[in-house]
Amino acid sequence: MFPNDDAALIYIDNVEKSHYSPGNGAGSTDLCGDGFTDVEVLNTFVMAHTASSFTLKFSSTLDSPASDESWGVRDVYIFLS
Ligand SMILES: [Ca+2]
Ligand SMILES: [Ca+2]
Repeated sequence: MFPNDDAALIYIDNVEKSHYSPGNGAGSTDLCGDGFTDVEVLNTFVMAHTASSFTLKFSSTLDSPASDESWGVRDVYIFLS
């Protein structure tokens, strides 16, 4: 089950940019199956960056097997100007 702070984490250049933990029952649609509602989260980060590379890391504080708790990532876009 998804108690509070089973968080999805996003780091850019090793700096935490997002720490999202919706808790049990978040969302209104069972997008990924298993009978529990799921939540979609849109993250947008706009930042100045002058180095020639950067790191983008997805992590979590989940503490159960993926058959019980999981996060997914999709549609990652990086725009440069
Ligand atoms: Ca579900
Ligand atoms: Ca957990």
